Amino acid sequence: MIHEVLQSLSRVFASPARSPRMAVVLGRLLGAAFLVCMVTGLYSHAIQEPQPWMVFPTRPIQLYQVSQGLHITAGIACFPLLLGKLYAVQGRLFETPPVRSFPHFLERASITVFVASSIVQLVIGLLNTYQWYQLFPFPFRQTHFALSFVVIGSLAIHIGVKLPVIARHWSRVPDGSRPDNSSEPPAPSTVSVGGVTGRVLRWIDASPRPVSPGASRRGFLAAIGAATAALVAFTAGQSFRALDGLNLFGARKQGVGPQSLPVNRTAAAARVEQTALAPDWRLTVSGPAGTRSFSRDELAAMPQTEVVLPIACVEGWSQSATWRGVRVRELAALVGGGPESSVVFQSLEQRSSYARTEMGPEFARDDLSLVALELNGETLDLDHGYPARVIAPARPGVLQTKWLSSLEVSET
Ligand SMILES: Nc1nc2c(c(=O)[nH]1)N[C@H]1C(S)=C(S)[C@@H](COP(=O)(O)O)O[C@H]1N2
Ligand SMILES: [Mo]
Repeated sequence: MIHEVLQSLSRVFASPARSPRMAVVLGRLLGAAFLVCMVTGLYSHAIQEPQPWMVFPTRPIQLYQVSQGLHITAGIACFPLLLGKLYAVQGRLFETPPVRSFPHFLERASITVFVASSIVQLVIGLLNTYQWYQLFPFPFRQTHFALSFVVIGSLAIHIGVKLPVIARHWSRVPDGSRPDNSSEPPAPSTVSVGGVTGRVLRWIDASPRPVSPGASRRGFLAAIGAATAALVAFTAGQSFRALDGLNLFGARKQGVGPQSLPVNRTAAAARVEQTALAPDWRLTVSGPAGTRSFSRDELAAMPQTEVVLPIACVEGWSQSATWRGVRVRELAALVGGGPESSVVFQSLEQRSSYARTEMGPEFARDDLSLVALELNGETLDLDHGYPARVIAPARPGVLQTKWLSSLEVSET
């Protein structure tokens, strides 16, 4: 009975869109999107948790912005692609017998791990772009990073196992001329199933079929393609300025917030309102040649540099702005720093993983790396890091520390 129901189900789900060719076409797109996510994700992880030997490019200044924009956009595109792919292979879920051999068991186990881990990966990634990480009881970044190896590992096994099918259906071949494949399960035969279930199944199964399977297949692909393109077009504006007008669902809008720039964490949320506005605020700068401290007026009296740099949040939104302030390199030089110095920045904010940032020599000596005092022609808004904040090229937003209290210069 169970056997018959399964067979009937697989027949119900056998539509032209559910072909190996469709699975391969969608799988390729999905594979490409996963690859983009993996490469950009590893870069983002490395720059946030650098190993001592790592050196990062500081140009183009939009490097992190583009990389993270691609990460989030490709991740969003995975939703319709993955749903389409699952639809295309759905019949296999009910294939009989469920396990035919040990290799077949491995294949099914790896695909189960892959589907489950990639759904979790995509969902927590999306939730994170909306800052809904309070919803899950584990640290986002570490979990997302660890899970990526499960996703990529099980994907590699899946691709390896499916290589024959992938090769056979890689390019479009007229169905008649496709060589028979004995490793694929035979097409389910018509079966009679008794009882209510059977009648329901037969009723669904009897629904009219499209006359031309080719057209339906193309229609299905077009629908998935349109869904993907629409989703990308309506969210990518959070990362790519040209698409801002279309940004309907993206987590952030461009130009919204004090001084036309979005705020990620406000001064109130960071509990720095009092310390940041205190009249006796000073920036402590220490290094090989000793320690000095500067009031905001003293910093403003030093040579000022103006730069145009983006804030590129790991959560996907990014926006360019004009910043003015003192070069990190020039401040470091006052306490004995040189071109090989790295700098540790400390915020007034307490107990936050964003309160302390390390900057390697390649960024610390860069002409565009500033302790910024002004944003878009005005004194830095309190929510953007008044009295002083870090801004540097090709770095993620999380490392652009706001409400600075000190700089520690050390030789590496
Ligand atoms: N001290 C401190 N600095 C911080 C943060 C923070 O929470 N605390 N958030 C960071 C993040 S995640 C981003 S994206 C940028 C955003 O800067 P903005 O709020 O001025 O746009 O600030 C960064 N600097
Ligand atoms: Mo961020």
